[in-house]
Amino acid sequence: MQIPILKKKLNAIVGFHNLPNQVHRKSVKKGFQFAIMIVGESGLGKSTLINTLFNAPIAPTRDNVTMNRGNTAGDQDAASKTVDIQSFTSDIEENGVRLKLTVIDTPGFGDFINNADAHKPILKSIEERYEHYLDQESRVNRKNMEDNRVHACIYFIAPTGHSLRQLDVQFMKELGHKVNLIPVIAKSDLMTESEVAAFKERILDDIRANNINIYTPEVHENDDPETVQEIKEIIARIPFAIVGSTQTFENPPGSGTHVRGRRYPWGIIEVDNESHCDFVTLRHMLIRTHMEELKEHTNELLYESHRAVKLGERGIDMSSAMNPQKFEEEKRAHEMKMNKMEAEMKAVFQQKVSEKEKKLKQSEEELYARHREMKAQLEQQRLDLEERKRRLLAGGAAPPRTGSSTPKPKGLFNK
Ligand SMILES: Nc1nc2c(ncn2[C@@H]2O[C@H](COP(=O)(O)OP(=O)(O)O)[C@@H](O)[C@H]2O)c(=O)[nH]1
Ligand SMILES: [Mg+2]
Repeated sequence: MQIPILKKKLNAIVGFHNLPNQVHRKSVKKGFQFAIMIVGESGLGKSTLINTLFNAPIAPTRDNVTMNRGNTAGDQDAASKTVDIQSFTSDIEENGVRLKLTVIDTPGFGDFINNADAHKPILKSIEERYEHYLDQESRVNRKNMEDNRVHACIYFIAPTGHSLRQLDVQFMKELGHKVNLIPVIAKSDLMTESEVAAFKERILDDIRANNINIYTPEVHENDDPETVQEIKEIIARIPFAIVGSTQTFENPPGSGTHVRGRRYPWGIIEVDNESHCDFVTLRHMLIRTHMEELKEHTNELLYESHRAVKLGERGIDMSSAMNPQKFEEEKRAHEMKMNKMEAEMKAVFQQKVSEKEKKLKQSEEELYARHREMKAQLEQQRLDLEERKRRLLAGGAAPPRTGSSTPKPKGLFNK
């Protein structure tokens, strides 16, 4: 997916300076992120609407490819066709309020051979954006989360005047559960006012009959009468009949006033004139009055149900990873590891004990040896003493002591 980022100051006031009134002021500092996806048959003016919203030639259309590149007819057709899902992001600032506005252009499904499959890449892209957000939510650090989810999906209905086609019914049904679906009548300048009114009725009948879930602004209890009136007027214009153009004309001629619109032999249809088409109402709802509600609705209802399903699936995955056989295997492996550790610890303990025992035995032996030695010495001393005693007794007198001065007793035999 190619994401060119455009930084620019808008020439005209778009209306998002009113955003701080919708939400708390703290978020003003952080800036706002909003993504609009444009879906519908090829050639209905989807890329033109993007350029009309931004008031700049951002998305290649049949017209601006011719103007900018001067291609031949064949090249022009190839270059203007949106073959991939392309997103255009613009960092815009109005009265100090920053908005990162992303518009996602999708390939028109009239271009495919099998149109039944054409919606698949679009639904996939919506899901991937939810998945990306879910992944961010699962991260440890959830600061600076990027919100690339589709907050509004503008669905282009061809200005046929008939009822909704089967292809539209199917696709709108699927989209209605995933995104804030906003149906619009493309190129409403090709129909008369009464034709548009009748077509709107028929579309709404089809939407009701087929249980298609479309986004409808809510009236809240605490809304002031002015707001309630505004919301009612928006609802009355659904599906929005739009006209896209970035071309300007002097209207009325010679007045010096330039308007965006499409010129016909009988006059000019103005894009920014609420009595000519519903473009301004749509833009106001998207950006000025209901951006926050669209975001809330996306986060609290649409994303939430996606999230519940996905977390459920992830839960099932986890329990299947813990299947009984695998669990048993892991348990056995763990037990073996524990047993091995225990054996090792026992061996070490045993070794330490036997070392200690050896040391003790050694010192015991030493003690015994010393004891024996001392005993032997004492025995020797005793024997010596015994010997002396015996000699003394045998001699009748004590054996002469060296240095003894005892005089010999005088008697008959020694003179
Ligand atoms: N009459 C009319 N023509 C339009 C309108 N918007 C776009 N076109 C023309 O329709 C052709 C296809 O437009 P483009 O934006 O490329 O259609 P996409 O294929 O849906 O992206 C171009 O020639 C546009 O000038 C519109 O509101 N009214
Ligand atoms: Mg296109």
